[in-house]
Amino acid sequence: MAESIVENIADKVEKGIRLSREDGIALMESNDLISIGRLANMVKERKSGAVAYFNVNRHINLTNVCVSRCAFCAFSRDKGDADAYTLSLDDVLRVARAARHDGVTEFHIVSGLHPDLPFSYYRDVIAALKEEMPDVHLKAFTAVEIFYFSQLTGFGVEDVLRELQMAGLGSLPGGGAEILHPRVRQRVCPNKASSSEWLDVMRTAHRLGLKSNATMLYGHVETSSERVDHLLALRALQDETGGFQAFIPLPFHPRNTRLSHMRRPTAVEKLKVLAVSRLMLDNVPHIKAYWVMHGVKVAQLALLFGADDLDGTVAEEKITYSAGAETVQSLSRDELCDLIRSAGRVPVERDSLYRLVGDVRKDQAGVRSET
Ligand code: V47
Repeated sequence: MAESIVENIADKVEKGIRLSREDGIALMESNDLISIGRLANMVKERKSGAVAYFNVNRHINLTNVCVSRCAFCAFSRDKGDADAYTLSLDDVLRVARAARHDGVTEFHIVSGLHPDLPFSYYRDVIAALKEEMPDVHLKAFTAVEIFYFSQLTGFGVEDVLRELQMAGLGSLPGGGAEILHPRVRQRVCPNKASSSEWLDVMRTAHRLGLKSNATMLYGHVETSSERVDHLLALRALQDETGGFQAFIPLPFHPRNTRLSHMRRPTAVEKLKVLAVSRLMLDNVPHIKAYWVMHGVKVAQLALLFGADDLDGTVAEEKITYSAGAETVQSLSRDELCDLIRSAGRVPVERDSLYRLVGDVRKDQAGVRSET
């Protein structure tokens, strides 16, 4: 980054002035990771002090059968493939009951776009989990899935969301956003919700009182300016609704995908995208370094480059592992706390809405819930 640009952007960040599209592109294209990280860390500490959040969650992927077959996805299968699967309601309850013993506070449920499963299947999964475990938060169905349910049923997005909300849906995960840009979507995911459809689902969800997250899957065919436009689209919607809780950059894992010739983002790229996200998304409270995709070591470093959340214990996530992730399948509460402490941060277990969980332990004393 040329000296004058560093100084200009640093000056804006110090004064709390919103960064422009040009600033974002200059940051994305800069190699001055340390300066960018220092600025992002300043913003992070303004927002959440020394705290780093985690939660105790369990991922459940209901089916890998998907009509969308995105170029970056190693998880999806066609119906009839030997390794295609769909969980029954009993299977889901069995997995959920097992996780209960670990003090789980959230189920993160995302799946393929199955050609035949009726909408009632998804509603019944939510209703059954809620009935048996009313205190566990259900963060389920990406905006892409919600849009698909609307096409499947012929009901509007609002009606689909209301019905799931009545069954016990607590919030929406941030997946399916990929890069919110028509050129990129046409190349990597032409068979699912468009950028504006993804944003419209989120707008509707927020209006109904459902919080959500937002992701960005980067490191494939997108340019720096397309990344920045993605962040700006989220920032604009957040100005309107305030419904995004966390932003989660997702570095591309190419193995077993149709883009397997591409290389994975390096550690420097991962930290830079995290830091630039923190700087551009001035109105989003939390930046998550999802350790499954970043790897544990980079996720820990990310706590010094603008991230304030490591996500959760996770357990048996299938999407990243299908695409060649090499991290462990799960981290314990103690392991997460250890990683956070040794980065000089204060570990705080949160629920899905960023409220403190359980007894306020010594570590958490003095920390208040933000939302
Ligand atoms: O929607 C798919 C992406 C997402 C690959 O909201 C890939 O709290 C990298 O959204 N390489 C699923 N990424 C993960 C996700 C998520 C994770 C953690 C927390 C939250 C949250 C959301 O992963 C998909 C897609 O965008 N993805 N394939 C791949 N090969």
